[in-house]
Amino acid sequence: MRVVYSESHLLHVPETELHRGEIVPCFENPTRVEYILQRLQEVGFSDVVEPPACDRTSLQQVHAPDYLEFLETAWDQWQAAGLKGSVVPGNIPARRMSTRRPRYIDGQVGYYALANETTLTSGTWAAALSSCASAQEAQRLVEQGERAAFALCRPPGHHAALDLFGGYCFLNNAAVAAQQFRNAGAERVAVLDIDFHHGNGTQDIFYERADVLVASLHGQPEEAFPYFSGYADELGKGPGLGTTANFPLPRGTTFERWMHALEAALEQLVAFGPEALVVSLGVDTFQEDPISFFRLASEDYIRCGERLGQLKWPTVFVLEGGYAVDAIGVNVVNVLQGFEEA
Ligand code: Q9C
Ligand code: ZN
Repeated sequence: MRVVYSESHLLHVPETELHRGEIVPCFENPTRVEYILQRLQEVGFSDVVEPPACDRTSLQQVHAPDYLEFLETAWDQWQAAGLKGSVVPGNIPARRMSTRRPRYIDGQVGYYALANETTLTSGTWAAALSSCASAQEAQRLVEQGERAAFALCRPPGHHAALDLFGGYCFLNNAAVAAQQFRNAGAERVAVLDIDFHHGNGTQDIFYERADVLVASLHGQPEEAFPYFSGYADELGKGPGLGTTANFPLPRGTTFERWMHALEAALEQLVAFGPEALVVSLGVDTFQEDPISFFRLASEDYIRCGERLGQLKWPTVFVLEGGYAVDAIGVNVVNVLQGFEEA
């Protein structure tokens, strides 16, 4: 399987995040992809290509123009306003408040945020574009006939909604890949999100569309980030009713139980009949993940990959979360190896 990777992820180096009342080093950091690259090399996935610059066409099809402009200019505006540190939201509109956009950057950052752990710094926009570019190139490889490709990208994307950033995400790489399949003529595309967290951004982007099915397995919102989406009764809206499928799972979910939910998701995917599959691949379902609560073991990722490989759909894997960095390489590559062996 070919791997698409850009070193420009190194431009996004957020230092700290607010985590359960403490300022801690960021869980989402550059070492994550370095460990994965190392493991890919160890097992012989040596075909690593660099993507061309991000194509703004598909990006503009899944994100609002004002949001993209905000991301692109936020750092400069923050600096120009004489603000210190990183761009980080203070106030996010809550129940019964106005959702009109504030005039200046200090207010606007909360308008475009869905959570407050994610910071934007000088190189974030360039890194986010390069991350998206990797997903786009992986999609192109598959469109051109490869059975599958892996976008080794960071920052991740699946929490980024039409006009919201957060959960370490800025641009929704998986949504962009799915959109590119549509642009290339695929009638129906499925996104399967197996990151521990609900793929709220991808759900939001395609919520009213019938052409893209979004299925997500995740920690139940009663007790897991992003807390305010991912319930089983979120089914889509209007023409998109029935093309959103959520499988919230409780604390301590084992691989056996997780696979049971995966089978239920796959049943819906098969019924939908997609021409291509985008997998939002997060391995924060791992038993030792520092911010999650499922109990998957490293070898389980091989079984997961095998199951996805049996589907025989052209498949783009897009990296999302996974914060147990010692094991992230083995876990991610196990999925890819299982897929190839199926
Ligand atoms: N401090 C991905 O896995 N956690 N994002 C916030 C509150 C945010 C995870 C906890 C987790 C985001 C791509
Ligand atoms: Zn996650």
